[in-house]
Amino acid sequence: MTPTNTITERGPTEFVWPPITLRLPNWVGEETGPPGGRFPTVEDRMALAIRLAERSVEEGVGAPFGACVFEIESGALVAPGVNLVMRENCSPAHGETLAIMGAQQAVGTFDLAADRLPPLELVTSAQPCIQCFGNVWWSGVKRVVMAASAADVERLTNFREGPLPAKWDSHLAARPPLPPVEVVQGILRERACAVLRRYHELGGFIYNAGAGDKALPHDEA
Ligand code: AZG
Ligand code: ZN
Repeated sequence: MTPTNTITERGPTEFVWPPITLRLPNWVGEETGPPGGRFPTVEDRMALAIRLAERSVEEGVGAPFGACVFEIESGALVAPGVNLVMRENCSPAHGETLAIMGAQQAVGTFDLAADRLPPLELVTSAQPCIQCFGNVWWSGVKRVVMAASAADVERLTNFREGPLPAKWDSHLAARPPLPPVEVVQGILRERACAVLRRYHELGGFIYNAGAGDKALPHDEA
C-alpha cells in the first residue's frame, strides 16, 4: 500500500506524522452566514441543518446529513457540520461529529458543558448513528434536536446506522453522574426525509465502510 500523505523526516529515527485536517466546503458558509448568527426557533435551526444536508446532495459532496451546534437560549450558531466521509476519506466524519468538533474548536474546550459556556445543543437532520450517539454522549451538549429517525435513514437510503441501544433517548435523558441530555425528535421530519429520498433517487453512494469491495450502490446495499 502506498501512503498518500507525506511523512516529514526530522532525523534518522524521528518523524512527525502529518496533521489530520477536516475542512468544511466553502459553500457551508454561504448557507450559515458568519458564526454567532441568530436562529430564534428550533425550526429555524433545523431548517439550516436540513439545508446543509440538501446542499451536500446538490454539490455531490457526500451523504445527505447536516447538523449544527447552537446556543440553546439565544439561538446563536456556534458551528456547522456536514458529512465528509467520502470527500475526506474519513469514516468518523459524520455531520453531527463535524459540528461537535467544530464547536469544541470554536469555544476552546473539549467540554461543551463547561461552566463558562451557555447551554449548547446539537440540531441534526437525522438521528445520530451509533458513532455519533457516542460522540453526543461525550460532547457536553445539553440537548439534541433531530428530524429524520434512524429507521427513516435506513428505509429511505440504505445507510446503516448501527446497533443503537433500543432506548437510546432514555439513556441520554438520565445518565448519572453526568447531567441529562434532552432529546427532541421529529422536528421538520418530512423535509429531512425528502432530502434522504432525493439522495436515493439520484443514486447516491451508500458507503457503509466495512463492506470492503462489496460496498454497493443503494439498491444493492
Ligand atoms: C449517518 N447518519 C447520520 N445521522 N449522519 C451521518 O453523517 C451519517 N453518515 N452515515 N450515516
Ligand atoms: Zn453518525
